[in-house]
Amino acid sequence: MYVEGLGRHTCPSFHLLLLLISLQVGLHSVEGVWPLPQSYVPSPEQYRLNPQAFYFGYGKQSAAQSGCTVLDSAFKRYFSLVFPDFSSGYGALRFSVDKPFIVEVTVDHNDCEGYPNEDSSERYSLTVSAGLASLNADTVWGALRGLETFSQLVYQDDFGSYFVNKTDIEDFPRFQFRAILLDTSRHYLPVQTILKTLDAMAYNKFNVFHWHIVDDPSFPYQSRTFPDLSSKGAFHPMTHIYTQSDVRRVISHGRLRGIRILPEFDSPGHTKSWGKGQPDLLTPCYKGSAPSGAYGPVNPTLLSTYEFMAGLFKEVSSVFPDSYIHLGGDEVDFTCWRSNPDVRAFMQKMGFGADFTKLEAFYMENIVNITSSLNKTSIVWQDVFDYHERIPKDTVLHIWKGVPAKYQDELSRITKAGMRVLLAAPWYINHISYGQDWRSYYTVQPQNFPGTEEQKKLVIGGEVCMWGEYVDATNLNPRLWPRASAAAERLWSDEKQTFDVNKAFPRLKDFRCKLLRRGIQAEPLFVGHCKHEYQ
Ligand code: CP6
Repeated sequence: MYVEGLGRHTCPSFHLLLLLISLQVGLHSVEGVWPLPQSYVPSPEQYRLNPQAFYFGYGKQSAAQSGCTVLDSAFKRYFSLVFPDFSSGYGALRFSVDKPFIVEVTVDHNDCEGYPNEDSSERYSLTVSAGLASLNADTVWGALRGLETFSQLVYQDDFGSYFVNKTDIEDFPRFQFRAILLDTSRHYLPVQTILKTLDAMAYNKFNVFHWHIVDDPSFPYQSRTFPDLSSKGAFHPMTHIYTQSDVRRVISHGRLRGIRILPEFDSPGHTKSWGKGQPDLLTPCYKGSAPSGAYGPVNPTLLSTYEFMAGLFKEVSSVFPDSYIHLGGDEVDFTCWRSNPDVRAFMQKMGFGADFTKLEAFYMENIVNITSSLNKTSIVWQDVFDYHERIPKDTVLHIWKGVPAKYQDELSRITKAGMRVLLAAPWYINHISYGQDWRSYYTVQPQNFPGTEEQKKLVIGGEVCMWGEYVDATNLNPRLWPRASAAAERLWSDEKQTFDVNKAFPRLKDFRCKLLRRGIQAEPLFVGHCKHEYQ
């Protein structure tokens, strides 16, 4: 217990008052870790932290040592996050007569220069005691999660002093895949906005950024191989694009936070913008016996289509280091294909009859084969499962239908076929309503569907989708946070310890204030205030 100054006062009730106040403060910090660790044993014993005498360091046994880019840069970031009022940075010279407090990080594997992947362990253990916090992890990615937790344990009293309590934490994620989708085609999002979202994702222990980078309205990805795609298909060829260097910044910013970047190049539907820079890619729609001038989905009947796609995905798979690529495959409208006599002739030749799902399956099979040959695993929207029998067994199906309640049937049906699934349907964060809709995001039970234990294990995680029709940089952050935080806890924490939405409420309120303090414009949950309001 921190008792400095107590000796000057002799009145016992004053002692009691101080004790109660510090217990209050102590309890406050107990509310403060979001998402909730798997095992969390706090204590009222409190240590005062002096930023002048506070250090992050590598344990002697650690496989990573000074020079490890991921942890060296995390130490700098977390110093400022732990001590938001302290003006000097982590590298600055600091002098103090106080005993030092050291956060000592030990990792078993030196994966400092690599990228996080689906098998990366994010497990860590954190023991805070007098003068020392020991953070142990298998990987640097786990150490990052532990640093985030440590930063949330530190709190300030009314005079601005910093404290942390004696604490024991063992922690690991419930699901390996915890994603946020941003849609940069309906509206362009500046690179800074994306980087800030990655920061906030790390605060919430999200680990995958699903970049729905292109779609019907615009094609902002500047391709090396096909520069016309963005010069003709972006909202603006210079100001509303992601250059190769922008993309590298996003990937690097994500890596340093243990976040994978999963690019989606959605086809054959949702591709109107692609047609502007790539002639003959889209299917010409017909009115009677003549082309109407309109274009439909990608033309699956031409060899040139597959040559183009092979070129594009070859580039994409070298630009994005993750071993997964999202291929889309959703919401294909058959009207245009049906209207086109060449498409109909191709159907006859291939023996597809009048079943356009066969044509769609033929197309997706070719695309999946392209990405497989590039050693990438595919993620596709669930539509592909419905019409495709010969999908590779390692493909992940992304559940987006069955809003709001019937996604359980979809989970049941698709895992029964032995396919891995990723759940998005209950977390359309772009949909807003009056009141506390975060409660419904919090109470989602991703594994509560009819099926065997084996089937439940095929749920690899979940995703919060921010579809962009009504969202750009002006309203992204308040719409995303803290509502996405509700899903973050569902995906990280133990379901049995976090089933009670009313218990979550004060914790989430507190976490929302932390997000504000860190410069994230997170909207309020309900009536109230934060000590540090958004400026
Ligand atoms: N854009 C793309 C979208 C949606 C999908 N694909 C979508 C439509 C309706 C709902 C949710 C998502 N906006 N390219 C489907 C995956 Cl409710």
